[in-house]
Amino acid sequence: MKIDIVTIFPEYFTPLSLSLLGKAQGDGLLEISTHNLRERAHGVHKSVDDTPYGGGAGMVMMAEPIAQAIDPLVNADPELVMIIPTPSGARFTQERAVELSTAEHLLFLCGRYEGIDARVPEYYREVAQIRVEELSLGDYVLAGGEVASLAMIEAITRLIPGVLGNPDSLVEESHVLRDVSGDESAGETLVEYPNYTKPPQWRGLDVPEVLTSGNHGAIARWRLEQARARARKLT
Ligand code: JFT
Repeated sequence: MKIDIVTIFPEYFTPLSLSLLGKAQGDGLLEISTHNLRERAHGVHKSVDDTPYGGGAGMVMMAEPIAQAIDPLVNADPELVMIIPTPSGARFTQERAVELSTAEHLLFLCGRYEGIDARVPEYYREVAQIRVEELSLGDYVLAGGEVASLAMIEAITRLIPGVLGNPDSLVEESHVLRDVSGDESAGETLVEYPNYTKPPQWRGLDVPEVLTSGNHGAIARWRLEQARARARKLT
């Protein structure tokens, strides 16, 4: 998978070369490039923002510096999927992550200030005929698109075969137990069961006996019961 990131703060994305994703890039499974929007801006101040038409507080990201950064990427690959984090977008869910994990090429456009000139998504969707997804990480307010992009990139790329160490842990994890065919829990939304590791007794707290019983059927039933109880508590 190729990932391009357009931002005025490329430093936000340095953690992507750490651990899992750093190795995936070394292995050629993933190629991540950041593009500094500021370098595309003109004038002595290299402005990327201006005051909003209609008035109001704050500044808005101008369309043209963004287009200068994006056009070469879109022209090189008209099949790329553009993702624009925005507080007014559709919710980014695990289902979205799964669907986007099979894309060949993603472009994340990160804005700041009060947001991006609305003609940017309109132009790339309607005129350039690119798939544009405006997505929100969740119902809380961030200062810009960078942290949202970072979270989405991690959620998406860990699903690429070979990026995660152990593919078995994918079917077991929270929010993904749904629709596992042949599983007793198929169709249910569950959350992760509690995990324990050594030592068996820690500060007076014991590991549940069933987990050390060696009875795999009993362990599976106990975990499903725990996951259901946790799911009930959430709703
Ligand atoms: C916030 C954001 C997401 C997501 C993109 C851009 C500017 C600041 C802002 C804050 C409140 C209202 C603009 C962004 C997000 C989220 C994404 C931008 N801001 N208007 N905040 N919270 N869950 N995704 Cl561009």
